[in-house]
Amino acid sequence: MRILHTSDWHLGRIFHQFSLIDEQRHALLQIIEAIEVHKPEVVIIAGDIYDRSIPPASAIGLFNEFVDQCIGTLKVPIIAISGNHDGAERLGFAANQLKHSGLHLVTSLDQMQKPITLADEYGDVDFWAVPFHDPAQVADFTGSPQTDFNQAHCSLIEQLPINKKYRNVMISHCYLDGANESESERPLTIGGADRVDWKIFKPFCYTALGHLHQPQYKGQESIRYSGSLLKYSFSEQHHNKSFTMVDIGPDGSNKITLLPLKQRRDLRVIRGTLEELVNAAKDDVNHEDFIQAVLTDSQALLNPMARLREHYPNILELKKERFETRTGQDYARSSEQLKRTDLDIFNDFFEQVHEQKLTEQQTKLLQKTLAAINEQESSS
Ligand SMILES: [Mn+2]
Repeated sequence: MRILHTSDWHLGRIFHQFSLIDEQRHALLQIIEAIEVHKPEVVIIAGDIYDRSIPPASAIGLFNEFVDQCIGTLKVPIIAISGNHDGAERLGFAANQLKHSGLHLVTSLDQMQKPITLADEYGDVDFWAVPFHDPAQVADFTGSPQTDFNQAHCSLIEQLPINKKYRNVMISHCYLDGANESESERPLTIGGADRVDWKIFKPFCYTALGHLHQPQYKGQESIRYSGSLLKYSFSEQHHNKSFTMVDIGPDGSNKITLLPLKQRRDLRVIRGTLEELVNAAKDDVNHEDFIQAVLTDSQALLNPMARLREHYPNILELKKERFETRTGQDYARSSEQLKRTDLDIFNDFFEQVHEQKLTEQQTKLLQKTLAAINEQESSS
C-alpha cells in the first residue's frame, strides 16, 4: 500500500500582509505531479488544510482544484482530518456523501469510530483518522473527565475497535512530546498540557501526523510529521520542506521516502549593516525571495525599508538588532527595573545605542536637564 502523507497546508495564509496563495498553488502542483509519477493508493492530509476556520474563497478554490485533480482526474482517494486551524464543522460539510466519491473528510469524534478501509493485493488496511480535539471535547464524547491532551488522546485510541488482523494506520493532528516546534504553529494550550506521548502510536504500522511544521519523526521512524507545505515563519528558514511517501508491506513494515517541496520564492533572513546588505543585494540572484532583514547599524537610518525594497521587492520585515538585545529578559517588568531612576534608564538607552557610557560631562548636563523638567512639572 503506497501512501502520500502531507499536512499543514494552511491555505489562505497571509504572511506579513502578503497572500501566499500563489506559493501554495506552486507547492500543490508538485504534489499532483508526484501523484502522477508515484501512483499512491491514497493521499493523507493530516490537518490544517486551511489557515482559519473561515477561509478566504481563494483558499477554498485552491483546495477544490486539488480535489478535482487528485480524485477526479487521477482517481486517488484523499483522507483528510481537521487540524486546530480548521473549522471542523465547516470542513466536514457533506462528508457522508463525499466519501462515496473518494473524499474522506473526518472532522468529528463520531466519524472516527469507524476506520476507512482500503485494500491492496495483500489485504485490507484500516485507516484511523483522529481529527484535532481538545480534552473538553473528548470528555464530552467519552463521558469521563480528561485532564490533558495525552490522557484525552489515549482514551480515544483505547476505545477504537481496532482489528489487529489488519494493518492499521493512524492519522492525527497533535503535538508529540519532545518534538521540534517552529514559530508558525499556534499553541494548543498554554503550559505544555498539549503534549502527547509518542508511545501511544506504537501499535500502528504507520502514524501520519500533522501540527508541527518541520518534517520529523519521534520515537520510531514510522511515527512521523510530514511538515508543512511551505515555510510559514522566518524561524523555518533552514527547514527543507517535503511530503512523505510510505510503502507499507504485507507484514506492516514500511519504507519511507521524503519527496522535497521546492518553494517558489524562498523565505530567508539576511543580516548586516544597511550598506552591507544593499551592496550584497546587487549580486543576489534570488532577490525575489521573502526577506527578513536584521540591521546591525548603530546609528539612525533614513528609510532603510525603502532602500532595501529597491533590491528586494518582497522584503517583509525589518528588525534592528540593537533594539532587540534585551527582549526575552523580561527586563522592563523586573522589580529591579522599577527602582531605577530616569538617569539610569537614559544611561541604559544611551549605552545600548552607542555602545558606550555617558561621559561625566554628559551625565552632568542630563542631570541638570532632568532637574529642570522635574521642577517645571512640580510647579505646573
Ligand atoms: Mn499547522
